[in-house]
Amino acid sequence: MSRLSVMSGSVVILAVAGAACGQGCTPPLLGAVEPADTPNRIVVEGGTAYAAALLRGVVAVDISDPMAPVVLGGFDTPGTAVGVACDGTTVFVANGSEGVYILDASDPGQMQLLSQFVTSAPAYDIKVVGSVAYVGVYTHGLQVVDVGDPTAPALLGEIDTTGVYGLAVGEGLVYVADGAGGLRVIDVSDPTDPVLVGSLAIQSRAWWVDLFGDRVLVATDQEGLLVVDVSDPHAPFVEGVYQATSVAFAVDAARRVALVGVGQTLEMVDLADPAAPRRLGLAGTLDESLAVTLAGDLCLVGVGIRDDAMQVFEFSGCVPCPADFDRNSVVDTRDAVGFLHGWAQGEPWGDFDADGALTTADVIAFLNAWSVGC
Ligand SMILES: [Ca+2]
Ligand SMILES: [Ca+2]
Repeated sequence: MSRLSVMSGSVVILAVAGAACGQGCTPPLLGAVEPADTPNRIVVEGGTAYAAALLRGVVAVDISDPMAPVVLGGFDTPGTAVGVACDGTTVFVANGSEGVYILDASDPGQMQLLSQFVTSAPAYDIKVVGSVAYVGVYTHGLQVVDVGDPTAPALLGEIDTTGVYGLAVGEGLVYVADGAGGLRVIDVSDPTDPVLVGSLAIQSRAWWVDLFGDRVLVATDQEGLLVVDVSDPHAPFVEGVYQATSVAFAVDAARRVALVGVGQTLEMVDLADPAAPRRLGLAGTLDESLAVTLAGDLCLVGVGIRDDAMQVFEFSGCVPCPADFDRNSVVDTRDAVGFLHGWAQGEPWGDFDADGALTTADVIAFLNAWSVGC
């Protein structure tokens, strides 16, 4: 079933916080809001969530009080808003056959059109890094667009692939969930000349992709959620599989967990052993999960088919005790060795204090937690 066949829905926010609660933990639902159509994708900037809400365009939701999210306003784009990105006060909408709309969201309740960019085929997903937007253009592939001046976007380069549904941006590389084309790895170090450098064929379809250190996770139709090693971008390979059919998930790389929308449940998955992902817990959602986004301790879920909503959960309480690095329920020297090895390798979970930098402060923070135990 195509994501686009779902024409109604809602966004749900889920957050997990606190100490370990082991197997079967249920991330609590904090609040929900109805943005009038299905939140197909969600991004968060500060205390504001922006939902690509299909026929309603993009909708801004104040989540500063996650117990009581409030719709601030929307911008009703022509066509169907399927993807959204945000950079500061600028919002980028992948708007299906209407291309990309760029909006000024200085006042999220009164978004203003800055410009639009015509794409060569329907725009399904968009990510923005610095002054460059990466646009997943369904049947055409990837378009790289200069958005340094958001009033005058300009095409830099493009590459044709099978059928883009989602994309994730790493260091000089874009990972594409390419539908029947599986996973594509595209070198964008020269944005005027994107080059396909690696592929992973799958039997069904790839719907969504997200980064996890030097791995990516790929949601597929029939083969589950794949943990793919992309340390050699020319030769990606499947390292682990979580058996779930999903079109929406998000990864907290620092805490080594993924939140996965599986039908009408939100499943929390432990990635501590990437070769053997396992379920930590789950929560029910109002309807089918179409969008999953993490923001701090919160998880926002866009749901819809019959009922549209954005639900807000808290997930941090279901993250296992961080001192038990290998998550075997015993805190010992192997945990310290495991953490220090990852920190030295520059792994995302080495940022123990979650300040965005790998420093000796992270080692001190980990050893303090380790000495306390679980
Ligand atoms: Ca342990
Ligand atoms: Ca740090």
